[in-house]
Amino acid sequence: MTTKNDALAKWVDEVASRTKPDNIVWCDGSDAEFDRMVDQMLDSGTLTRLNEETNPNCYLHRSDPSDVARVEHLTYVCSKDKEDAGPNNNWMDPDEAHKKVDDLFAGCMQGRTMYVIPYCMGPIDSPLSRNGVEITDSPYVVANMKIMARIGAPALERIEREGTFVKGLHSTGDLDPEKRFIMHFPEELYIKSIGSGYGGNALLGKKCHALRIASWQARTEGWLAEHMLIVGLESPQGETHYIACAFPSACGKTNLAMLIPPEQYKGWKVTTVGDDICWLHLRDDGRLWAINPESGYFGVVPGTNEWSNKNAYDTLKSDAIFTNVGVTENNEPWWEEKDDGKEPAIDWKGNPYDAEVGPAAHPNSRFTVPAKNNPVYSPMADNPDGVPISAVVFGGRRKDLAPLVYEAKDWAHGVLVGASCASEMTAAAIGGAGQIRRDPMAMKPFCGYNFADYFAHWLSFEGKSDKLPKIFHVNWFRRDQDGKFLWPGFGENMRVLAWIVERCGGQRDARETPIGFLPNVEDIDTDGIDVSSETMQALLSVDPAKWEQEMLAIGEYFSEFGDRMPQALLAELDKMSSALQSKAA
Ligand code: SAT
Ligand code: MN
Repeated sequence: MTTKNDALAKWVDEVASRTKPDNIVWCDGSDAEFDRMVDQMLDSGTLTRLNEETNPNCYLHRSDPSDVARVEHLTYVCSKDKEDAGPNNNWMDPDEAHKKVDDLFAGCMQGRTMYVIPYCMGPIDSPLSRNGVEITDSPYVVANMKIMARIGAPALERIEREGTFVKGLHSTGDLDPEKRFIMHFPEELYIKSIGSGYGGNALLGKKCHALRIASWQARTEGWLAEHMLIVGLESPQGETHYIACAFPSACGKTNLAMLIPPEQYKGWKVTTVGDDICWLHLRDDGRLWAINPESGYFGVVPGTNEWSNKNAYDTLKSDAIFTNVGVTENNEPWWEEKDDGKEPAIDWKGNPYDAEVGPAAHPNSRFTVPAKNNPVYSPMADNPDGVPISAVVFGGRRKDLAPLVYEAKDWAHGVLVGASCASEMTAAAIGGAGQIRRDPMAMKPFCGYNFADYFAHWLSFEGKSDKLPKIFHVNWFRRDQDGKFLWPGFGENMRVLAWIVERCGGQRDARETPIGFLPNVEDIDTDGIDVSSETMQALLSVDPAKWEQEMLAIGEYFSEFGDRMPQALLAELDKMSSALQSKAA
């Protein structure tokens, strides 16, 4: 196979002459090809087969122990002008960056096969989708890309028809952390990644293309590429609302995407359109329509069990590639809090498990699995038109301050709510427990351009339609004085989502406060859960003095972006501060 697209053929030649592979394979995306990759990796020891009876068609990959996560400090946006990357990104001059990595790519595929993977982010027949081609020397990447994106012949056909694609060059190199770089050249629609095989660093369709490069493209073309899950909520009356939600890591994104409603809400149907990334386009009808550019999930394994997230648990029973989990005596995958009554025998590094040494599964161990395995997969995920979004929901982990839920007053205020998102770091993260990290729209590591311009782009939608989604903020993590969580979370979050949907349908009134609209205490249904009306009051309380402090902290954060900050957003901040002051006075 080769291609009718000259630019692609030329690029493949160029890369081959630099990297010097033994041979070149154009991926067709077939199941047979996937099986060939798997067989080859089983032979080389890159994969091992897991217990066929308990976990049919599942495999385990053990990565290099130094290569288990994204590397934000080695990830660069190499725009021509440093200011375009902004203080929210590492920046390197594009010429310097090309030179630096091209030297590392020289001869790096000797003795290896070079795979050319044409792919399409989004349904293959959707005008909202975008093309890419990843060149890699890793069969693990080929197999995982097959799960995560629409790859192969249909994607190549699309590229040949449309002529445009994002270029992604990847090599695992020698996995030396000193020679690891993830470079983005947004003006050239080019990604170069070397030295890592980990998901976000190596499956270039995901964060590199669908967020960093796509966010840049989206700004030029007038749409939004966001770090959001997309979920469908069908009411007992048969009305479906789709909502898009952005949360920093460790805030329960996968749980929300696959939420199982509690007993009292059995009449509701929850379906997953996407678990991580959302591309939003304003259409002629004035609504924002969303597609999930991916076709698979790349999720954190530990903590997933029958009770915390039965849908996720069932999703990964078959057809999953596990990376860095432990295994039991009879070769079943095992991880912390799997809670299946079994014991790990071997840890993620391949050593006999010893609790003294560390966990069986790496805390960032992952699964890759086709989205269609999800018992609540929404067929709308394949709809070329996408789904219309009724509400955008931002969230974070805040032990006090942010109430359980509030609604922004209008679009511009909602942009402020998103831009000022922050989350407490968990004890495991560098910086220590309780520290607040600003993570606007949960895009801190993923926005491919200056956040100030990004906020301005969000604001630019305001006058374009009167049917934009309502914007909300949720906080499942508020605690009492003793540090106990006030809200049960997990499936019970459905109670909050129901309020959000009812607000979208105009079926509920709300209480206006300086921070936005809050539910009346009795409007969040607590039937069947142990949440007293006092607790509900606490969950929905707004402390003006604390919020004034927060406004100062947000202002300070925004000042990092200097003159580029949109005045309209600063004006929103002033408006909110004044409202709080008059409340406190
Ligand atoms: O590797 S991903 O970026 O896709 C997931 C993560 O590390 O957050
Ligand atoms: Mn993510």
